[in-house]
Amino acid sequence: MTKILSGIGGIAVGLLVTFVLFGGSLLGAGSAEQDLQLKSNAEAVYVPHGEHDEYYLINSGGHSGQLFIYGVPSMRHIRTIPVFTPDPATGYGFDKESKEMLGGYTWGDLHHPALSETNGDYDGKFLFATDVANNRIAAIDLQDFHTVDMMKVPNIGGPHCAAFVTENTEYLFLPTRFSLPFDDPHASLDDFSEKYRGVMSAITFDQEEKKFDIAYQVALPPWSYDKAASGKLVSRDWAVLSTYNTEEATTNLEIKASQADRDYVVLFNWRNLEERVANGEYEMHNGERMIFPENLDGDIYLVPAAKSPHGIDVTPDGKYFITSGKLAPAMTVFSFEKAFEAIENQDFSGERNGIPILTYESVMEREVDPPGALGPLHTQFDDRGNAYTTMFISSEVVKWDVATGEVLDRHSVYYSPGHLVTAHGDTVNPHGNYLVSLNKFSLNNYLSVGPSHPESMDLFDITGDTLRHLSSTPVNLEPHYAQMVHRDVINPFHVYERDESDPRAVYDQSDTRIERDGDHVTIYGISMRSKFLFDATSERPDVIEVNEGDLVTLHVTNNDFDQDITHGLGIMDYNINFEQMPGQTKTIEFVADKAGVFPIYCTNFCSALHQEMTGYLIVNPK
Ligand code: CUK
Ligand code: CUA
Repeated sequence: MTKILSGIGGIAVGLLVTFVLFGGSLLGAGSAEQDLQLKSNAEAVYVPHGEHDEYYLINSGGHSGQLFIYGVPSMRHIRTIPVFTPDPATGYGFDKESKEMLGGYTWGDLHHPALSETNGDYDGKFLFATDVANNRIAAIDLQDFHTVDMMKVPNIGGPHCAAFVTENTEYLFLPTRFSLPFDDPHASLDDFSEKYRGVMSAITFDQEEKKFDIAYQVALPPWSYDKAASGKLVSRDWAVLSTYNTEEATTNLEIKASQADRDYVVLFNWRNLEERVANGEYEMHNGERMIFPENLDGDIYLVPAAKSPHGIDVTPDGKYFITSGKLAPAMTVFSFEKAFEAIENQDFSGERNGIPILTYESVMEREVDPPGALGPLHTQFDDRGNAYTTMFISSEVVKWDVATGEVLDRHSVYYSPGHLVTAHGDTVNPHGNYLVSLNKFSLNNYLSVGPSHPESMDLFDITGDTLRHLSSTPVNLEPHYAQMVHRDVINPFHVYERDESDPRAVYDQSDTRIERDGDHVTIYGISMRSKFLFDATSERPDVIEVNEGDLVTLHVTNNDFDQDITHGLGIMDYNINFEQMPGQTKTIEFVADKAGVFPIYCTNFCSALHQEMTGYLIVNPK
């Protein structure tokens, strides 16, 4: 129970208590862990009917552009949340607001979900994600698990990593996968080193207005930037990015970007950059405040890291950052404290594009090289000082002691894991009970569905000395990263409240109406069990009659203020369907460009008379 309480920790006092409890290992032998260890695998993952899973697993849907919500430990798929991709089931991308938000795109590539944080722990308010394919960033409100804002970020080429909020969600930093022409949009690849840049963005999110903004951007060298991580506690003002292709290759990257023995970690002090921006130390570039590292004297540094690092993660105490070079067998532990000292002593070995390079020896704490382990990618943590790293090539998770580098256990996964995630694993307060490995291949593990198989997730109990494999679950493509958050932190509401200030909303049947202004028809309608009302005074209140070529704006308010009573309005042959959740008002806009009689029906099963919940759209020919 203590663990659950600490999971909610959002206030300083709560955190302090948490630290004492976890640090003092009062909890180490607590009943929750023992309970889990005493259960058989089947018991450990069994959640009886009517009871809830303990954790939300928020899983990236990769190039499906969606998020998948799972429950842990049952690993039941609970819901798919459309973010960067239209979703006919809910009408996301069909109704006016979400259609405008998607900006015409029908796919996105979502790699890293990032929960908002307060005092370094998940606060359950918002979830962020980026679209690598189309340079967008999105916010999901965890009160209703719907996407509430989306912004297209200029000057960048593939924001890979959004799992990267600072301790109090001051910023999301977006590293960029591709460098792009900087001043001249048509700059030749021959001039890559001179005329291209890999721009990083500092994004803010106003939680009241639910709006993104770009605070500033940094014109980094023309490399590829991969994963990122925010500092914590002692390193809270700092952040780190992993890089590859510091060779600045423009073709055949599989060979040319892997030549140098070392790439770099970019280490920067965002608190100081913020101050510099406030002092006007930037240039406007293509509408954004742009910081040029070569003009800075401090605040951005390079740390040499093993060949083409992919993952980078910060330990819960904020003292270390760990990189894994996918082409090198070892994990490298770097010390923030040592880095600060090296900066102080100007322990530099040179510079790239005017950014000082700290010497490897001055920042490196230790290299951890588990014998035979290959392809280390990403690292997560428990509450007992242990790290867990995925090995893509040798298909395993390796457990090791951060303080000593000692390898404590390793367990196969099925197969080729990318990321892994532990409960509250990115926070200052990991829970140390469950670990999920997100695997790129399942091969023959599940019923065959043809040549391409689902990806897979392996669930582990990590409360003991060794990793215990509990279950394996297929998952749609493509889980890159996930975050696992305790259910007590998330507080969704169940019914939208009446919003009298919304001019579109209709809560009284007698207020339903169809208004015509020239060739623009506006309908103020209601959906309720078990009918549509577009004009209650009409002889046929569920019929909309317009003329061919009319612009139709259809507002519909769901007047069922009851949990889970959702209606969907579909119009045959008009490629229209959109849901209205309980109490919610939605708007769809279309041109009635086909004459004829088109059935309207409720698409979301809502009552015994759901099948009767119908109407007609009549479009009179010109
Ligand atoms: S990534 Cu896919 S396995 Cu986009 Cu964080 Cu490493
Ligand atoms: Cu309303 Cu089905």
